[in-house]
Parts: sequence; structure tokens; C-alpha cells
Amino acid sequence: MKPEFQWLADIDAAPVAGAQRASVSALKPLASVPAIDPQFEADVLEGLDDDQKHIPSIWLYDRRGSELFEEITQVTEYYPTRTETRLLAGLAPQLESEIGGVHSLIEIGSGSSRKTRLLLAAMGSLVRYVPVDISADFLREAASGLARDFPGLEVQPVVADFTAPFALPSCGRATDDCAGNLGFFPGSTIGNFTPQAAVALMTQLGRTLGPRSRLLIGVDTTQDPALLIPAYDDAAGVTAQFNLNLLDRINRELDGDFDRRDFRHLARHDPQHGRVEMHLVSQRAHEVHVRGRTFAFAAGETIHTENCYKYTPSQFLHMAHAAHWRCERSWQDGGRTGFTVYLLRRDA
Ligand code: AVI
Repeated sequence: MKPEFQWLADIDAAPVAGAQRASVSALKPLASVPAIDPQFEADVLEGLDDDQKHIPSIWLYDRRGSELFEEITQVTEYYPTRTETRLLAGLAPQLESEIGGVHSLIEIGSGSSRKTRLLLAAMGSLVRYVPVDISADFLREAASGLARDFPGLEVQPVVADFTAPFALPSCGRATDDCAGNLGFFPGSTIGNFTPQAAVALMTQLGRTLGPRSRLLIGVDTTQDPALLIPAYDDAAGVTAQFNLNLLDRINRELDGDFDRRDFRHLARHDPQHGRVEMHLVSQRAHEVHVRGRTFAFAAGETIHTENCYKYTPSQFLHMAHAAHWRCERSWQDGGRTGFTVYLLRRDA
């Protein structure tokens, strides 16, 4: 397959291990971290020192950030959640005959597990559900709710950072029987990973899920700024609050003195990279202090806080193949978003 962009060619050239650190910047939301995190401190101090100031998007998701993200999924302009839920509702009844014999559903970055119910209700062959999330709180709530509503199902939550290798709990079957494992990675969270980091993550998920396992993954595709910009800069300002909350978190956890009134939220479309970028724009020239260090801001200077790649089908499939997955089926939104849910199979 011929890459559409140079960065797709770079995937073939880049060693996967080299992308591991980058993948940390794109964790699924709903993570809660300890009050003082040395990695947070290091990322903020290093990122604010760079020519293009940047902070990895994982740090957007403290408790308040996670709540704000849940609110984002409900705003009218944020089409991905709504679109994917509609696609899942349509495909769920076909899934069992499509795949057959799935015994375990493993949800990556499960969060509140809302969309999962559509799959659990439709797949009678499932015997266990393994939600994987870094947030123990959300896992506990989601797992107990699902165990109550699906009494025949064994629910085995795993608290883990899914960007690093993690082990699945034993299911009492032959250890090499992985064909019944179905990974579920919804929400287009893969879009928060650079292409190289996305390949590294899908490769690692393939190892965890095992030979002949499958992966159901949602990928947003649109490049239409008329859809994208409102989705990432909604009229009610929920996304702006989500972005600005990062400054409050730095003040609280890293002894910072950001004044959120000195910054505004910016969502911009970068067609060259096929992504939406979130930034915080300084409204005036001023200095900010974090952990005793001084950082100067020019008027208009930005902190880059998140990338949301919108991978086209050919881009995504190129990455999936590089990670040893092949596509068995896909379901695409017929409307303007092109949002696609892929069913992938790992050969070995
Ligand atoms: C979590 N992730 C898939 C969201 C996205 O659309 O990239 C994060 C988000 N950022 C702003 N709005 C939503």
C-alpha cells in the first residue's frame, strides 16, 4: 500500500520501540493520578522550556478533566461519540455470526464502559468481560454496574496503563487459546497517538490479546473543518474548560501561578498532518512560575496540549498492517464524518 503522507512511510522506517515514550502522551481519558507526580513535573517543566511549548495530553485527565471529557461526549457538536454509538448499535447484532465463538471481551481504556453494553447485550457467547483502565475508581464503578446487569458474565477488571505491556487474567482455558479474545478500543482514542505511537500500541495490544485474536476499533476520519472545529471548540465552552483545567492542575499540583484569564482555548485543523490540535494561547506577554522556575510567554504564544489525528481508512489500514493486524470487516458512517469501526484479526 502506498503511503499518502511522508509520516506513513516513516512508520515503516521507524523502530517501534522508539515510539514507546511518545505513546504516553496519548493516554485514554479518565485517568486519576496522585497529587504529586514526578512524571507530570518533568513533562511540564520540559514542555514549557521548548520552543513550541507543549504538555502531553495525558495530563488533561485529572478527576475534573475526566468529568469534563464525559461532558464533552454529550455536547451537540462532539459528533464522534454519537456516531460511533450508532454504528455499534447497528453492527452488534451481526458480530456474533461474523466472528463466532468469542468468549472474552477486553476493553482497552474502558472508562465508564457505556458503549460496551451494546456489545455485551448482543453477544450471547461471551463468558467474561475484562475492562482495562488506569483509573481504579472508574473501573470499580463500571465493573460493579456491569456485573449487576449481566449476572452470567465474569467481570475481571485490570488496573493498568494500556500503553505499556499488561497481562490478561487467566480464564481457565488453554493458554494459547486466544482466538476467542475480542479487544475493544472505541472512541477514536487511537487518534490521540502519533502514527508511530499508534503502531507501537497496536503491536503491543496484539501481543497481549494473542494469536488469532480480534480487535474492534473506532477511528474518526473526517477532515472537514466545518465539523472538526465546532467539535473541539463547542459553543458552550466545555472543551475550553477541559483545556484550561490543565492550568488549574499545574497550579494545584506543581505550585504554579498561571492565571487562566491570561489564556484562551484554541482548536485548529492541521490538514498536513490530518489532525486537530488543541492549544492554550497566551493573551499577553507575561511570565509564569512553576516549581520555582520562570517561563516567559509572548502575546499569542501557545502551549500545545493535544493532537487528535483523523486517520483515513488507507492511513489506518497501513498502520494496522504494520502492527500485524488485517481487516476482516469495517462499518463506516454514511454521513459527513466517515467515522469507521474496524474488525481486525491478528494472524500470529
Ligand atoms: C479521548 N479522545 C478520543 C478525544 C478526542 O476526540 O480526541 C479527546 C478530546 N479532546 C477534546 N475533545 C475530545
